[in-house]
Amino acid sequence: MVRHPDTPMTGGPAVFRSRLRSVRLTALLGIALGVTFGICFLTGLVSHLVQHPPGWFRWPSRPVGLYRFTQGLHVVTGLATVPLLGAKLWSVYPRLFTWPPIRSIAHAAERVSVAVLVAAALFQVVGGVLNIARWYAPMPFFFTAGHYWVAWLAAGALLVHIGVQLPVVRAALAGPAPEPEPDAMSRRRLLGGVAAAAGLITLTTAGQTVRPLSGLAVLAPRRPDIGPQGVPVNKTADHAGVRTLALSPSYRLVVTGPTGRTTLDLAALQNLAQYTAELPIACVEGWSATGRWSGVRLRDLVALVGGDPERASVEVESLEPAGRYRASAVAPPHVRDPLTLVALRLNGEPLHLDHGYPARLIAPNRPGVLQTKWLTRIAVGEPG
Ligand SMILES: Nc1nc2c(c(=O)[nH]1)N[C@H]1C(S)=C(S)[C@@H](COP(=O)(O)O)O[C@H]1N2
Ligand SMILES: [Mo]
Repeated sequence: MVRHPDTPMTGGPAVFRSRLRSVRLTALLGIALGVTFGICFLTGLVSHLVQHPPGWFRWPSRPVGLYRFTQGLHVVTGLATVPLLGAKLWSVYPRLFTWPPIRSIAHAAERVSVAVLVAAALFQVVGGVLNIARWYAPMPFFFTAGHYWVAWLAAGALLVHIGVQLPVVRAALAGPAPEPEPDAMSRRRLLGGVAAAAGLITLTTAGQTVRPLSGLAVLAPRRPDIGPQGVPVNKTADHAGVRTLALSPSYRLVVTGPTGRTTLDLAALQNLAQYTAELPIACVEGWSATGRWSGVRLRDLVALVGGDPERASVEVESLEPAGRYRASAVAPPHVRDPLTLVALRLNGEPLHLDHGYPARLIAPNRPGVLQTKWLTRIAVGEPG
């Protein structure tokens, strides 16, 4: 049996002598974690770029459900990481107590990189779970920014770790399967248990975005079918402080552009050509739900104030007086897409107040945070 050189074979506390631990077990868990972490990192990076696009970044408006898929995958792989990371830490924690604690500069550097990796991985997984549970109290910082920067820290530490451990993993997995040993069965059972736990978590949470699994989504923070008009609500009108303004007869949507400005009340919006699009709300938290939205094409409003519907970019603004998601930018691919609507109706009814009444943005392949509700201003920019 291969044991890691650091694992105390004798003299250590009896609790460390579980014969379930082996380098092979740790290596297999490490490979599984590398896969879930890698997918989670890349899909997270996509989500960050879509929300904070640098100049070189172009995000298309099709396929309609691409972001729904990448962000669903981000949350699913992040959740599957929980049991894998737990088992992996259990399989190696005796090494924390190796003696002497530092053997060489290289050994010290490796231990520091592992410490960074463990801390960063726990921060990501715990923070991510708290975020989808919408429990922000334990996180006295802006979650999204912390989650993004620590992801890079974790990815860097992981690369170092893989570089250092690759030969060990190769040796542990090379050649024929290890000799059957007295406890081989129970070790296989342990791996099976970890895989089953990861599978169960996936199965009971993926329903928040994979509609056919919604009946099984008992562990998901959201169900895609519970909420007014059959769609979940992220922030309510009362929470956003917009109830009075949104219900007021003096509500207006102001559209400004190269040739001037137009002020539209709800009746005027309803008198423009109406279109219907079936589009998902795909929240960064990993839940998503499809709705049938009707309203005015954004490109038609752009044309109304002299903008070029093919090339313009747009800034939309909410009645919400403050808050991170009160405004958003719409880039040309989404402005020109005929499916991008200023929606007035959802699933055959006037928009529910909590879904953005009187008017909200809904665009294909766009994160939920950018589907601005309670619109009051649309500013059409010159083509850049
Ligand atoms: N003005 C405003 N619009 C907003 C938000 C907000 O907080 N304020 N939240 C966004 C988020 S995070 C999501 S996921 C969607 C959810 O839309 P829904 O509540 O209609 O499902 O609205 C988006 N639009
Ligand atoms: Mo969201």
